[in-house]
Amino acid sequence: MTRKIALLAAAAFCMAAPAFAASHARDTFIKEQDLNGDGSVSKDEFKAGRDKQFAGIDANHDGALSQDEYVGEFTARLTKRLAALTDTAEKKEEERVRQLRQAEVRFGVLDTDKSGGITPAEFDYSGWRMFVTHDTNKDGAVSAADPVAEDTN
Ligand SMILES: [Ca+2]
Ligand SMILES: [Ca+2]
Ligand SMILES: [Ca+2]
Repeated sequence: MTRKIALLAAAAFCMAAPAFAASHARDTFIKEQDLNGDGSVSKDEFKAGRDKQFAGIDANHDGALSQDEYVGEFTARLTKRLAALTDTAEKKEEERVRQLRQAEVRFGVLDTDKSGGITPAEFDYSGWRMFVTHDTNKDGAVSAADPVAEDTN
């Protein structure tokens, strides 16, 4: 019963609350993709990281990411990330439900030809779009030097 209430609360939360601040999104991106730890994500670094990530998600090695593989890998990372937060258990659960729903939606978006699997080309396409979004000063690397448009109001 409490679980049902939590889900309903999460649905309401989902509509009312904005996602993390945009600078948080950029900093998370850098944290996850900066392989050599210099605080900046180069294109080569990003490509290497994404290739590795794809291979890591493709659990059955068939060259495509199924929804189970994609959401499963995301869930594992999400669980770790939430465990590190100091929020209440209830808040974490809300965030978990919200993010999992987003991951499912994202899978549908990434699978552009709706084949039920994300190909390397589809994965790359979404990756570079994300890279370009964060590289706001267009110097070919994502770093703290890239102004976050949404933060300036
Ligand atoms: Ca780097
Ligand atoms: Ca697969
Ligand atoms: Ca940049």
